[in-house]
Amino acid sequence: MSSVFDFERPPDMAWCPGCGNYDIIKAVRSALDDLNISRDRIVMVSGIGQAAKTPQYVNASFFNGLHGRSLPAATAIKASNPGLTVVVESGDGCTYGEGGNHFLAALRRNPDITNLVHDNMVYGLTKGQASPTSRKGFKTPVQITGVFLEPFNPVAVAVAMNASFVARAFSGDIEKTKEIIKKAITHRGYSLVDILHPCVSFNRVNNFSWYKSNTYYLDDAYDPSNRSEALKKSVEMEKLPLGVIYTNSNNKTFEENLAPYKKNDAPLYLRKLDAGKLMRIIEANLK
Ligand SMILES: Cc1ncc(C[n+]2csc(CCOP(=O)(O)OP(=O)(O)O)c2C)c(N)n1
Ligand code: SF4
Ligand SMILES: [Mg+2]
Repeated sequence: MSSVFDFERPPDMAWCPGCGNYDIIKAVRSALDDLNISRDRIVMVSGIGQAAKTPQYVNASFFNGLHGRSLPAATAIKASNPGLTVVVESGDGCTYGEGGNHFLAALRRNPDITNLVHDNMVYGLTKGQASPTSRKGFKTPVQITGVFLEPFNPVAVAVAMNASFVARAFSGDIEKTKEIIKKAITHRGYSLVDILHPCVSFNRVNNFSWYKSNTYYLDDAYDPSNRSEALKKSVEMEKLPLGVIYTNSNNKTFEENLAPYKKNDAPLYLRKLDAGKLMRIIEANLK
């Protein structure tokens, strides 16, 4: 299926055959096609890892930053030009491990960005160490007797912090993942989509069939605006619920809370830098 976001000369994709990232990128491109967002209005942002390569394979603008540091960069990009659609793509390690503090800050700040976390429950790029979402007992060359910590539950943390939009998807269902991504992008505020996907090389436990038998879709009667129901769903660990788990449209976005935007002024990137004012602020802070 061709997409506006394909390159004329497709880049070499450095993912193993059978990796779930191929399905996620199909869902992302197709969601962007359906939403008819012009290529020059999209910025994809990532950190480091296998998942973090995704923006390089989507024909739009991208910013590839440091490991764990995609969210502050994305927050700043959106703040300086609120007219852009900003999509962050990184892995479970990058987002919840090295970038864990930024994840918590994004939940509180509520920038109007979409955060697609490719969650394979392992550090893929560095060849198979445990990540924050690895399940108890998962053995790796480092965790030789198995992980003894409880897995980090990003969905429960996000609902507990009254996040704006919280969803979980599975890469094996491209159409359903696409629909969830579309809802996340069109939602105003910070939208988290934790996308479960197999790493065929370094996680032989949580493979395609494991995800199939350990997940289920929320039905149409489920109301994601009901926070106590969402809290109950978010802590289900035996079988992981898939779909939009929680939405809260009551909070202002980070950009709306910024002083320069209170008067409907032009976006920051269009304003002239007042070097004198900047120097006065710096000097005042040096005193
Ligand atoms: C500050 C820092 N710490 C550690 C690394 C090494 N490193 C690169 S990618 C990675 C893990 C990636 O795992 P994840 O984010 O889950 O992505 P995946 O490769 O599984 O898609 C690590 C530890 C680094 N590049 N920078
Ligand atoms: S190591 Fe795992 S996550 Fe990385 S490309 Fe291969 S299958 Fe995908
Ligand atoms: Mg990972």
